[in-house]
Amino acid sequence: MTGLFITLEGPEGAGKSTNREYLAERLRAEGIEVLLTREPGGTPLAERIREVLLTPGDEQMNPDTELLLVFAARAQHLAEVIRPALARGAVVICDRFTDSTYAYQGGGRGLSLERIATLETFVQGDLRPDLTLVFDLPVEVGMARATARGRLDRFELETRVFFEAVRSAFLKRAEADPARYYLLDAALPLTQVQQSIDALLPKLVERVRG
Ligand code: T5A
Repeated sequence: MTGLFITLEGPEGAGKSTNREYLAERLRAEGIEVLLTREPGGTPLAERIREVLLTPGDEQMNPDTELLLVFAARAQHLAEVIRPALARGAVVICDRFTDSTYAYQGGGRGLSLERIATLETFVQGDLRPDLTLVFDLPVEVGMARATARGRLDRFELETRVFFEAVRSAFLKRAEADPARYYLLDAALPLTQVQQSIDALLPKLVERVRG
């Protein structure tokens, strides 16, 4: 039995955390086993790597160090949590995954996409998400939401140019593969965003039940 791997992507403040709970509840109401997780993180060790990645510090992190840390956390997360859950047939909903690496380390930091693709295959083999929801919204709206929440993490301290590059990278990936990506307008009121998620449910449930 193989489960279904769903990832939620998009810039800061787009509503990924809010809507991952919503999607999980809707699937659980159908009697489906759902595992909710996030990246970077998802296991105690990977959460420690997350702390390193998100905490601002005096020493500037080299972009290659950042890239390798993201994939180190992912290797742990896949081995300990994601692959076992998929193997027992669960739906895994992961808040951010490798599309974030392409968007932040590729788009934002300007690292080579080929190098990211090499690490993706090294760490994941042929595992890719079955479905990726991309929550898109203008950079200023996302930043206003993130700022309203309080202290900013190391990424949230980045410039507007960085976040514009992140946003375009997500949009480019979504446009290139419409079969896998589902684009949502995350600037709309939450009830409307959730109506778009509801529209996906019948097909998702059908896919899980085979
Ligand atoms: N990263 C991650 C990399 O650089 N490379 C990688 O490979 C990976 C995996 C992780 C950071 O790590 C980087 C990217 C990130 O910078 P994070 O905390 O997991 O950080 O991600 P964030 O995007 O920073 O999380 P946020 O909590 O800021 O964003 P969410 O989860 O998208 O937004 P959410 O749901 O918390 O909502 C934010 C606020 O907006 C409100 C919510 O109530 C909340 O207050 N909101 C809405 N308000 C109005 N209308 C709507 N439609 C709303 N939806 C939500």
